Amino acid sequence: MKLYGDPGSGSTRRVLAALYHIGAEFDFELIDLFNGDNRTPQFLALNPNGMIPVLVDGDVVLWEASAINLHLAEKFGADLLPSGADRMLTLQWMFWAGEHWRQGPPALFTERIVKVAMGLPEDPRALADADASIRKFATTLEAHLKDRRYVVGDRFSLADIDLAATFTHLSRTFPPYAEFPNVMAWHQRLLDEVPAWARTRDEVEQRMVPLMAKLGGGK
Ligand SMILES: N[C@@H](CCC(=O)N[C@@H](CS)C(=O)NCC(=O)O)C(=O)O
Repeated sequence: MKLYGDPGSGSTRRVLAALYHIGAEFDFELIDLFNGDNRTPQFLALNPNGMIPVLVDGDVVLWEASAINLHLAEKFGADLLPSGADRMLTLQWMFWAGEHWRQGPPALFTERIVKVAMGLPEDPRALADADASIRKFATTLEAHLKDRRYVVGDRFSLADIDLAATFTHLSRTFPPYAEFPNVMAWHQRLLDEVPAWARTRDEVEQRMVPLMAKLGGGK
């Protein structure tokens, strides 16, 4: 089994967190987006979108981190995908994460990291739209997490992974999460209680800190 990605990518991180949590063995190939590795004919044959992550598991070639994680959870019988009604709630939050929750943060990444690195000015309108989207959906998550330790049931699941991924570049992109104390407390709980989540946070920083120094992006 081989994962193609970049430890600094929030989408790759979702799969790495699942793999570490499961304890699965895998090979890893770095696809450096800043080097154009995602645009080679070989990589485009795996994912015509030119995006990471991609998992190759025998004859199975999968892109989209959520699909990869569902494959891993089923293959290894992992506790990351609950059974019964909680299974559908897990999928509900995973779909919500992709459709709504993760819409704003990539725009902040573009404005505050990519454009700065390219020497382009920030677009205040794009930043305001991203913040408005984040606040709108964080209000939903904030209420949901009021009396809960994890997003679904009483343990870490793929829903937590898909939602918490937006914290990956918190110190570089500044989403307005501090206004949502239950969301902040939940994310801290993941770091404190889920070794795989803390490990991927450390790997993100090891990758991003020198990269930012080189590219000049982030603040
Ligand atoms: N919906 C995809 C998103 C993947 C994605 O946005 N990957 C980014 C890195 S985090 C990427 O490969 N960007 C390169 C590009 O857009 O050209 C998933 O969940 O896997």
